[in-house]
Amino acid sequence: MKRSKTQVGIVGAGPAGLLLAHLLHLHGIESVQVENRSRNYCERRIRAGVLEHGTAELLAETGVGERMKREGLIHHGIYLRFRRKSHHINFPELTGGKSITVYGQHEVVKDLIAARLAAGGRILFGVEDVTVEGMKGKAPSLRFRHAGEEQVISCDFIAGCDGFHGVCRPSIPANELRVYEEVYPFGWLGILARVAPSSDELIYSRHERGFALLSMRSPQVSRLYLQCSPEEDLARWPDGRIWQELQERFATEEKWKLKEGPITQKGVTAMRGFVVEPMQYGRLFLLGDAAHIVPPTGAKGLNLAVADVRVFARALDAFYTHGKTELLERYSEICLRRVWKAERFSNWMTRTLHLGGGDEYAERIHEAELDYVTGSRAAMAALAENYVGLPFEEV
Ligand code: RFL
Ligand code: PHB
Repeated sequence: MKRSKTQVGIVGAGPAGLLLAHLLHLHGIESVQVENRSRNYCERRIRAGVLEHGTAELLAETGVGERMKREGLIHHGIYLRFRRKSHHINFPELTGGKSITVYGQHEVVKDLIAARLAAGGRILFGVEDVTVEGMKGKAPSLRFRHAGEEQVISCDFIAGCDGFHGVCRPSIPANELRVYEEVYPFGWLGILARVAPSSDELIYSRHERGFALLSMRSPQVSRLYLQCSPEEDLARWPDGRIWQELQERFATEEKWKLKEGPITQKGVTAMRGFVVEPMQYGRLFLLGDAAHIVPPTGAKGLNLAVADVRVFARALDAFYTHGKTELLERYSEICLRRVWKAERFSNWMTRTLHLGGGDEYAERIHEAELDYVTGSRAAMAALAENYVGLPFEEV
Protein backbone atom coordinates (compact mmCIF):
# COMPACT_ATOMS: atom_id res chain seq x y z
CA MET A 1 0.00 0.00 0.00
CA LYS A 2 1.26 3.47 -0.91
CA ARG A 3 0.85 6.25 1.66
CA SER A 4 1.24 9.98 1.02
CA LYS A 5 0.13 13.39 2.31
CA THR A 6 -1.34 16.54 0.88
CA GLN A 7 -3.13 19.64 2.11
CA VAL A 8 -6.42 19.20 0.22
CA GLY A 9 -7.69 15.91 -1.20
CA ILE A 10 -10.16 16.53 -4.02
CA VAL A 11 -12.62 13.86 -5.19
CA GLY A 12 -13.81 14.42 -8.78
CA ALA A 13 -12.37 16.18 -11.82
CA GLY A 14 -15.48 17.94 -13.08
CA PRO A 15 -15.57 21.74 -13.21
CA ALA A 16 -15.79 22.07 -9.39
CA GLY A 17 -12.78 19.88 -8.58
CA LEU A 18 -10.61 21.20 -11.39
CA LEU A 19 -11.28 24.86 -10.68
CA LEU A 20 -10.70 24.29 -6.96
CA ALA A 21 -7.30 22.67 -7.62
CA HIS A 22 -6.41 25.61 -9.90
CA LEU A 23 -7.42 28.34 -7.41
CA LEU A 24 -5.66 26.54 -4.54
CA HIS A 25 -2.51 26.36 -6.64
CA LEU A 26 -2.70 30.15 -7.16
CA HIS A 27 -2.89 30.52 -3.35
CA GLY A 28 0.13 28.21 -2.93
CA ILE A 29 -1.99 25.39 -1.46
CA GLU A 30 -1.20 21.83 -2.52
CA SER A 31 -3.85 19.32 -3.60
CA VAL A 32 -4.25 15.86 -5.08
CA GLN A 33 -7.26 15.08 -7.22
CA VAL A 34 -8.78 11.64 -7.79
CA GLU A 35 -11.27 10.91 -10.60
CA ASN A 36 -12.86 7.59 -11.44
CA ARG A 37 -13.28 8.29 -15.17
CA SER A 38 -10.59 8.72 -17.84
CA ARG A 39 -9.29 12.12 -18.92
CA ASN A 40 -10.78 11.54 -22.36
CA TYR A 41 -14.23 10.81 -20.88
CA CYS A 42 -14.17 13.97 -18.73
CA GLU A 43 -13.15 16.09 -21.71
CA ARG A 44 -15.96 14.79 -23.91
CA ARG A 45 -18.89 14.78 -21.50
CA ILE A 46 -21.37 17.25 -23.03
CA ARG A 47 -23.27 19.22 -20.41
CA ALA A 48 -23.71 22.89 -19.62
CA GLY A 49 -23.14 25.68 -22.07
CA VAL A 50 -23.85 29.00 -20.39
CA LEU A 51 -21.30 30.86 -18.25
CA GLU A 52 -22.60 33.66 -16.06
CA HIS A 53 -20.90 37.04 -16.26
CA GLY A 54 -18.99 36.41 -13.01
CA THR A 55 -17.99 32.85 -13.97
CA ALA A 56 -16.42 34.03 -17.24
CA GLU A 57 -14.71 36.89 -15.41
CA LEU A 58 -13.30 34.55 -12.75
CA LEU A 59 -11.89 32.17 -15.38
CA ALA A 60 -10.31 35.09 -17.24
CA GLU A 61 -8.88 36.73 -14.09
CA THR A 62 -7.28 33.50 -12.92
CA GLY A 63 -5.53 32.82 -16.22
CA VAL A 64 -7.68 30.03 -17.67
CA GLY A 65 -9.86 32.14 -19.96
CA GLU A 66 -7.67 32.57 -23.04
CA ARG A 67 -9.46 30.09 -25.30
CA MET A 68 -12.85 31.04 -23.82
CA LYS A 69 -12.20 34.66 -24.79
CA ARG A 70 -11.24 33.58 -28.32
CA GLU A 71 -13.86 30.92 -28.98
CA GLY A 72 -16.67 31.61 -26.50
CA LEU A 73 -19.72 33.42 -27.84
CA ILE A 74 -20.75 36.51 -25.91
CA HIS A 75 -24.53 36.80 -25.79
CA HIS A 76 -26.34 39.98 -24.85
CA GLY A 77 -29.70 38.35 -24.22
CA ILE A 78 -32.10 35.48 -24.77
CA TYR A 79 -35.41 35.11 -26.57
CA LEU A 80 -38.54 33.89 -24.84
CA ARG A 81 -40.93 32.49 -27.45
CA PHE A 82 -44.59 31.77 -26.69
CA ARG A 83 -47.84 32.03 -28.62
CA ARG A 84 -45.59 31.83 -31.70
CA LYS A 85 -43.89 35.15 -31.00
CA SER A 86 -40.36 35.93 -29.78
CA HIS A 87 -39.57 38.47 -27.09
CA HIS A 88 -36.01 39.61 -26.54
CA ILE A 89 -34.59 40.10 -23.05
CA ASN A 90 -31.66 42.49 -23.37
CA PHE A 91 -29.17 41.71 -20.60
CA PRO A 92 -26.69 44.64 -20.76
CA GLU A 93 -29.52 47.16 -20.88
CA LEU A 94 -31.26 45.60 -17.86
CA THR A 95 -28.23 44.74 -15.72
CA GLY A 96 -25.85 47.65 -16.16
CA GLY A 97 -23.76 46.07 -18.91
CA LYS A 98 -23.60 42.37 -18.04
CA SER A 99 -23.74 39.51 -20.52
CA ILE A 100 -23.25 35.71 -20.66
CA THR A 101 -20.72 33.56 -22.50
CA VAL A 102 -21.78 30.47 -24.40
CA TYR A 103 -18.85 28.07 -24.06
CA GLY A 104 -19.23 24.33 -23.48
CA GLN A 105 -18.55 22.93 -20.02
CA HIS A 106 -16.29 20.29 -21.62
CA GLU A 107 -14.20 23.11 -23.10
CA VAL A 108 -13.83 24.63 -19.61
CA VAL A 109 -12.85 21.18 -18.34
CA LYS A 110 -10.23 20.79 -21.12
CA ASP A 111 -8.75 24.21 -20.35
CA LEU A 112 -8.58 23.50 -16.61
CA ILE A 113 -7.01 20.04 -17.04
CA ALA A 114 -4.38 21.53 -19.37
CA ALA A 115 -3.62 24.33 -16.89
CA ARG A 116 -3.33 21.90 -13.96
CA LEU A 117 -1.03 19.52 -15.79
CA ALA A 118 1.13 22.40 -17.09
CA ALA A 119 1.53 23.62 -13.49
CA GLY A 120 2.63 20.14 -12.36
CA GLY A 121 -0.72 19.43 -10.67
CA ARG A 122 -1.55 15.86 -9.67
CA ILE A 123 -4.77 14.47 -11.15
CA LEU A 124 -5.17 10.70 -10.90
CA PHE A 125 -7.68 9.54 -13.54
CA GLY A 126 -9.28 6.11 -13.58
CA VAL A 127 -9.09 5.51 -9.82
CA GLU A 128 -11.36 2.86 -8.25
CA ASP A 129 -13.22 2.38 -4.97
CA VAL A 130 -12.66 5.81 -3.46
CA THR A 131 -13.59 6.11 0.22
CA VAL A 132 -13.22 9.03 2.64
CA GLU A 133 -12.37 8.43 6.27
CA GLY A 134 -11.81 10.36 9.49
CA MET A 135 -13.69 13.53 8.48
CA LYS A 136 -14.30 14.47 12.10
CA GLY A 137 -10.59 14.35 12.96
CA LYS A 138 -7.65 16.59 12.00
CA ALA A 139 -6.33 14.32 9.26
CA PRO A 140 -9.09 12.90 7.08
CA SER A 141 -7.93 10.52 4.39
CA LEU A 142 -8.76 9.34 0.91
CA ARG A 143 -8.40 5.64 0.15
CA PHE A 144 -8.58 4.22 -3.39
CA ARG A 145 -6.96 1.96 -5.97
CA HIS A 146 -4.98 3.39 -8.86
CA ALA A 147 -3.32 1.26 -11.54
CA GLY A 148 -3.89 -1.81 -9.38
CA GLU A 149 -2.24 -0.33 -6.29
CA GLU A 150 -4.01 0.57 -3.04
CA GLN A 151 -3.29 4.13 -1.89
CA VAL A 152 -4.08 6.23 1.17
CA ILE A 153 -3.63 10.00 1.10
CA SER A 154 -3.73 11.79 4.42
CA CYS A 155 -5.15 15.33 4.04
CA ASP A 156 -5.93 18.46 6.07
CA PHE A 157 -9.26 18.79 4.25
CA ILE A 158 -11.30 16.82 1.74
CA ALA A 159 -13.29 18.49 -1.01
CA GLY A 160 -16.22 16.40 -2.26
CA CYS A 161 -16.48 17.54 -5.89
CA ASP A 162 -17.78 14.21 -7.13
CA GLY A 163 -21.18 15.25 -8.44
CA PHE A 164 -24.66 14.04 -7.59
CA HIS A 165 -23.80 10.30 -7.77
CA GLY A 166 -20.47 10.56 -5.94
CA VAL A 167 -19.27 8.91 -2.73
CA CYS A 168 -18.61 11.95 -0.52
CA ARG A 169 -22.16 12.99 0.37
CA PRO A 170 -23.25 9.40 1.19
CA SER A 171 -20.22 9.02 3.48
CA ILE A 172 -21.69 11.62 5.86
CA PRO A 173 -24.00 9.99 8.46
CA ALA A 174 -27.54 10.46 7.17
CA ASN A 175 -28.78 11.96 10.45
CA GLU A 176 -26.29 14.83 10.06
CA LEU A 177 -27.86 16.02 6.79
CA ARG A 178 -31.18 17.47 5.81
CA VAL A 179 -32.21 16.79 2.23
CA TYR A 180 -34.60 18.98 0.25
CA GLU A 181 -35.74 17.58 -3.06
CA GLU A 182 -38.17 18.11 -5.88
CA VAL A 183 -38.41 15.70 -8.78
CA TYR A 184 -40.00 17.19 -11.89
CA PRO A 185 -42.42 15.14 -13.98
CA PHE A 186 -40.41 15.79 -17.16
CA GLY A 187 -36.97 15.40 -18.67
CA TRP A 188 -34.98 16.87 -21.56
CA LEU A 189 -33.99 15.08 -24.72
CA GLY A 190 -30.82 16.88 -25.82
CA ILE A 191 -29.03 16.73 -29.14
CA LEU A 192 -25.87 18.10 -30.71
CA ALA A 193 -26.17 18.78 -34.43
CA ARG A 194 -23.66 19.75 -37.08
CA VAL A 195 -25.52 22.82 -38.33
CA ALA A 196 -25.05 26.55 -37.81
CA PRO A 197 -27.28 27.83 -34.96
CA SER A 198 -30.56 29.16 -36.35
CA SER A 199 -30.51 32.12 -33.97
CA ASP A 200 -27.88 34.58 -32.75
CA GLU A 201 -29.06 34.01 -29.16
CA LEU A 202 -30.72 31.20 -27.16
CA ILE A 203 -34.45 30.66 -27.68
CA TYR A 204 -36.55 29.32 -24.79
CA SER A 205 -39.86 28.27 -26.36
CA ARG A 206 -43.10 27.37 -24.61
CA HIS A 207 -45.49 25.48 -26.88
CA GLU A 208 -48.65 23.37 -26.48
CA ARG A 209 -46.57 20.28 -27.32
CA GLY A 210 -43.99 21.09 -24.64
CA PHE A 211 -40.89 23.18 -24.03
CA ALA A 212 -37.96 23.43 -26.47
CA LEU A 213 -34.61 25.20 -26.21
CA LEU A 214 -32.24 26.25 -28.93
CA SER A 215 -28.64 26.71 -27.82
CA MET A 216 -25.27 26.25 -29.47
CA ARG A 217 -21.65 25.26 -28.95
CA SER A 218 -19.97 27.10 -31.83
CA PRO A 219 -20.84 28.87 -35.09
CA GLN A 220 -21.02 25.39 -36.67
CA VAL A 221 -22.66 23.34 -33.91
CA SER A 222 -26.19 23.64 -32.50
CA ARG A 223 -27.38 22.24 -29.16
CA LEU A 224 -31.13 21.68 -28.87
CA TYR A 225 -33.41 20.30 -26.17
CA LEU A 226 -37.02 19.02 -26.11
CA GLN A 227 -39.15 18.49 -23.04
CA CYS A 228 -39.92 14.76 -22.77
CA SER A 229 -40.79 12.17 -20.16
CA PRO A 230 -38.02 11.58 -17.58
CA GLU A 231 -37.91 7.90 -18.66
CA GLU A 232 -38.06 8.67 -22.38
CA ASP A 233 -36.77 5.83 -24.56
CA LEU A 234 -34.27 7.27 -27.07
CA ALA A 235 -34.92 4.33 -29.40
CA ARG A 236 -38.31 5.90 -30.09
CA TRP A 237 -36.66 9.08 -31.35
CA PRO A 238 -35.07 8.62 -34.76
CA ASP A 239 -33.48 11.82 -36.07
CA GLY A 240 -36.43 12.65 -38.34
CA ARG A 241 -38.89 12.59 -35.43
CA ILE A 242 -36.64 14.85 -33.34
CA TRP A 243 -36.41 17.49 -36.07
CA GLN A 244 -40.13 17.31 -36.76
CA GLU A 245 -40.94 17.85 -33.09
CA LEU A 246 -38.44 20.71 -32.83
CA GLN A 247 -39.92 22.33 -35.94
CA GLU A 248 -43.37 22.27 -34.35
CA ARG A 249 -42.30 23.58 -30.97
CA PHE A 250 -40.29 26.46 -32.45
CA ALA A 251 -42.96 27.34 -35.05
CA THR A 252 -43.43 31.09 -35.24
CA GLU A 253 -45.32 33.62 -37.30
CA GLU A 254 -42.04 35.54 -37.75
CA LYS A 255 -39.73 35.20 -40.72
CA TRP A 256 -37.54 32.56 -39.15
CA LYS A 257 -36.55 28.97 -39.91
CA LEU A 258 -35.03 26.20 -37.84
CA LYS A 259 -32.09 24.79 -39.81
CA GLU A 260 -31.55 21.03 -39.62
CA GLY A 261 -28.32 19.03 -39.85
CA PRO A 262 -26.76 15.68 -38.93
CA ILE A 263 -27.31 14.76 -35.25
CA THR A 264 -24.02 13.72 -33.66
CA GLN A 265 -25.16 13.04 -30.07
CA LYS A 266 -28.41 12.32 -28.21
CA GLY A 267 -29.25 11.93 -24.54
CA VAL A 268 -32.07 12.15 -21.99
CA THR A 269 -31.74 13.97 -18.66
CA ALA A 270 -34.21 13.75 -15.80
CA MET A 271 -34.83 17.00 -13.93
CA ARG A 272 -34.67 17.61 -10.23
CA GLY A 273 -34.04 20.21 -7.61
CA PHE A 274 -31.95 18.95 -4.68
CA VAL A 275 -30.14 20.61 -1.79
CA VAL A 276 -28.35 19.09 1.16
CA GLU A 277 -27.80 21.09 4.34
CA PRO A 278 -25.24 21.69 5.67
CA MET A 279 -22.65 21.39 2.90
CA GLN A 280 -19.91 20.38 5.32
CA TYR A 281 -19.20 17.70 7.90
CA GLY A 282 -16.06 18.02 9.99
CA ARG A 283 -13.24 18.44 7.48
CA LEU A 284 -15.24 17.20 4.49
CA PHE A 285 -16.74 19.97 2.35
CA LEU A 286 -19.22 19.39 -0.49
CA LEU A 287 -19.02 21.55 -3.63
CA GLY A 288 -21.13 21.76 -6.79
CA ASP A 289 -23.50 18.96 -7.79
CA ALA A 290 -22.35 16.86 -4.81
CA ALA A 291 -24.36 19.27 -2.63
CA HIS A 292 -27.07 20.61 -4.92
CA ILE A 293 -28.80 20.07 -8.24
CA VAL A 294 -30.97 22.48 -10.21
CA PRO A 295 -33.10 21.71 -13.26
CA PRO A 296 -31.11 22.97 -16.29
CA THR A 297 -33.68 25.56 -17.45
CA GLY A 298 -31.97 28.41 -15.57
CA ALA A 299 -28.45 27.39 -16.74
CA LYS A 300 -27.22 27.59 -13.15
CA GLY A 301 -25.59 24.22 -12.23
CA LEU A 302 -22.05 24.84 -13.42
CA ASN A 303 -22.16 28.43 -12.26
CA LEU A 304 -23.21 27.42 -8.75
CA ALA A 305 -20.32 24.96 -8.64
CA VAL A 306 -17.95 27.81 -9.52
CA ALA A 307 -19.44 30.03 -6.80
CA ASP A 308 -18.94 27.29 -4.14
CA VAL A 309 -15.34 26.84 -5.26
CA ARG A 310 -14.65 30.54 -4.99
CA VAL A 311 -15.89 30.64 -1.38
CA PHE A 312 -14.06 27.45 -0.36
CA ALA A 313 -10.74 28.53 -1.94
CA ARG A 314 -10.91 31.84 -0.07
CA ALA A 315 -11.77 30.09 3.18
CA LEU A 316 -8.77 27.79 2.79
CA ASP A 317 -6.52 30.73 1.93
CA ALA A 318 -7.66 32.51 5.13
CA PHE A 319 -6.92 29.31 7.06
CA TYR A 320 -3.44 28.66 5.65
CA THR A 321 -2.30 32.29 5.45
CA HIS A 322 -3.74 33.70 8.67
CA GLY A 323 -4.82 30.64 10.66
CA LYS A 324 -8.44 31.86 10.50
CA THR A 325 -11.24 29.28 10.59
CA GLU A 326 -14.22 31.64 10.50
CA LEU A 327 -14.84 31.38 6.74
CA LEU A 328 -14.47 27.59 6.81
CA GLU A 329 -17.05 27.42 9.58
CA ARG A 330 -19.40 29.66 7.59
CA TYR A 331 -18.78 27.96 4.23
CA SER A 332 -22.14 26.21 4.10
CA GLU A 333 -24.14 29.21 5.31
CA ILE A 334 -22.49 31.52 2.74
CA CYS A 335 -22.97 29.11 -0.18
CA LEU A 336 -26.54 28.12 0.67
CA ARG A 337 -27.86 31.66 0.35
CA ARG A 338 -26.81 31.69 -3.30
CA VAL A 339 -27.84 28.06 -3.83
CA TRP A 340 -31.42 28.69 -2.72
CA LYS A 341 -31.73 31.77 -4.91
CA ALA A 342 -30.56 29.69 -7.87
CA GLU A 343 -33.00 26.90 -6.93
CA ARG A 344 -35.77 29.49 -6.81
CA PHE A 345 -34.89 30.95 -10.21
CA SER A 346 -34.43 27.53 -11.86
CA ASN A 347 -37.73 26.34 -10.43
CA TRP A 348 -39.48 29.42 -11.75
CA MET A 349 -37.96 29.14 -15.24
CA THR A 350 -38.81 25.43 -15.35
CA ARG A 351 -42.41 25.74 -14.23
CA THR A 352 -43.08 28.76 -16.40
CA LEU A 353 -41.72 27.25 -19.60
CA HIS A 354 -42.71 23.57 -19.38
CA LEU A 355 -46.12 22.05 -19.86
CA GLY A 356 -47.51 19.20 -17.87
CA GLY A 357 -49.64 17.80 -15.15
CA GLY A 358 -52.93 18.70 -16.83
CA ASP A 359 -53.61 21.50 -14.34
CA GLU A 360 -55.21 24.11 -16.56
CA TYR A 361 -55.27 26.81 -13.91
CA ALA A 362 -51.49 26.45 -13.48
CA GLU A 363 -50.98 26.55 -17.27
CA ARG A 364 -52.81 29.86 -17.45
CA ILE A 365 -50.67 31.23 -14.61
CA HIS A 366 -47.51 30.24 -16.48
CA GLU A 367 -48.70 31.95 -19.63
CA ALA A 368 -49.48 35.04 -17.58
CA GLU A 369 -45.96 34.89 -16.10
CA LEU A 370 -44.48 35.04 -19.60
CA ASP A 371 -46.87 37.78 -20.64
CA TYR A 372 -45.92 39.77 -17.54
CA VAL A 373 -42.18 39.18 -17.79
CA THR A 374 -42.04 40.29 -21.41
CA GLY A 375 -44.24 43.33 -20.80
CA SER A 376 -42.78 44.77 -17.59
CA ARG A 377 -39.30 46.22 -17.43
CA ALA A 378 -39.11 45.43 -13.70
CA ALA A 379 -39.96 41.75 -14.27
CA MET A 380 -37.59 41.56 -17.23
CA ALA A 381 -34.80 43.04 -15.11
CA ALA A 382 -35.43 40.42 -12.41
CA LEU A 383 -35.05 37.65 -14.97
CA ALA A 384 -31.97 39.27 -16.50
CA GLU A 385 -30.11 39.81 -13.21
CA ASN A 386 -30.66 36.20 -12.20
CA TYR A 387 -29.72 34.81 -15.63
CA VAL A 388 -26.43 36.73 -15.93
CA GLY A 389 -25.73 35.74 -12.31
CA LEU A 390 -26.30 37.48 -8.98
CA PRO A 391 -23.21 39.23 -7.62
CA PHE A 392 -20.76 36.92 -5.82
CA GLU A 393 -21.02 36.83 -2.02
CA GLU A 394 -18.61 39.06 -0.10
CA VAL A 395 -15.85 36.86 1.33
P1 RFL B 1 -19.66 16.93 -12.21
O1 RFL B 1 -19.45 17.66 -13.48
O2 RFL B 1 -20.71 15.89 -12.18
O3 RFL B 1 -18.25 16.28 -11.82
C1 RFL B 1 -18.12 15.30 -10.84
C2 RFL B 1 -16.90 14.46 -11.15
O4 RFL B 1 -16.71 13.49 -10.14
C3 RFL B 1 -16.45 12.24 -10.73
N1 RFL B 1 -16.84 11.19 -9.78
C4 RFL B 1 -15.97 10.48 -9.02
N2 RFL B 1 -14.64 10.51 -8.94
C5 RFL B 1 -14.04 9.64 -8.08
N3 RFL B 1 -14.74 8.75 -7.32
C6 RFL B 1 -16.07 8.69 -7.38
N4 RFL B 1 -16.75 7.80 -6.64
C7 RFL B 1 -16.75 9.59 -8.25
N5 RFL B 1 -18.05 9.80 -8.56
C8 RFL B 1 -18.09 10.77 -9.48
C9 RFL B 1 -17.26 12.26 -12.01
O5 RFL B 1 -16.78 11.33 -12.97
C10 RFL B 1 -17.06 13.70 -12.46
O6 RFL B 1 -15.92 13.86 -13.27
O7 RFL B 1 -19.95 17.91 -11.00
P2 RFL B 1 -19.43 19.42 -10.72
O8 RFL B 1 -17.96 19.50 -10.92
O9 RFL B 1 -20.05 19.80 -9.42
O10 RFL B 1 -20.07 20.30 -11.90
C11 RFL B 1 -21.45 20.51 -11.96
C12 RFL B 1 -21.91 20.62 -13.42
O11 RFL B 1 -21.40 19.50 -14.15
C13 RFL B 1 -23.43 20.67 -13.56
O12 RFL B 1 -24.00 21.43 -12.53
C14 RFL B 1 -23.88 21.28 -14.91
O13 RFL B 1 -23.48 20.49 -16.00
C15 RFL B 1 -25.39 21.45 -14.94
N6 RFL B 1 -25.87 21.97 -16.23
C16 RFL B 1 -25.75 23.31 -16.55
N7 RFL B 1 -25.16 24.17 -15.72
C17 RFL B 1 -24.97 25.48 -16.06
O14 RFL B 1 -24.42 26.27 -15.28
N8 RFL B 1 -25.36 25.97 -17.29
C18 RFL B 1 -25.98 25.17 -18.20
O15 RFL B 1 -26.26 25.63 -19.30
C19 RFL B 1 -26.23 23.80 -17.83
N9 RFL B 1 -26.83 22.98 -18.69
C20 RFL B 1 -26.45 21.10 -17.17
C21 RFL B 1 -26.95 21.64 -18.39
C22 RFL B 1 -26.55 19.74 -16.93
C23 RFL B 1 -27.13 18.92 -17.86
N10 RFL B 1 -27.16 17.54 -17.58
C24 RFL B 1 -26.64 16.56 -18.48
C25 RFL B 1 -27.41 17.10 -16.24
C26 RFL B 1 -27.55 20.84 -19.33
C27 RFL B 1 -27.67 19.48 -19.05
C28 RFL B 1 -28.39 18.65 -20.07
C1 PHB C 1 -26.84 24.41 -23.16
O1 PHB C 1 -26.34 25.09 -24.07
O2 PHB C 1 -26.51 23.23 -22.97
C2 PHB C 1 -27.84 25.00 -22.25
C3 PHB C 1 -28.17 26.34 -22.38
C4 PHB C 1 -29.13 26.90 -21.53
C5 PHB C 1 -29.74 26.12 -20.58
C6 PHB C 1 -29.40 24.78 -20.45
C7 PHB C 1 -28.45 24.22 -21.28
O3 PHB C 1 -30.69 26.66 -19.78
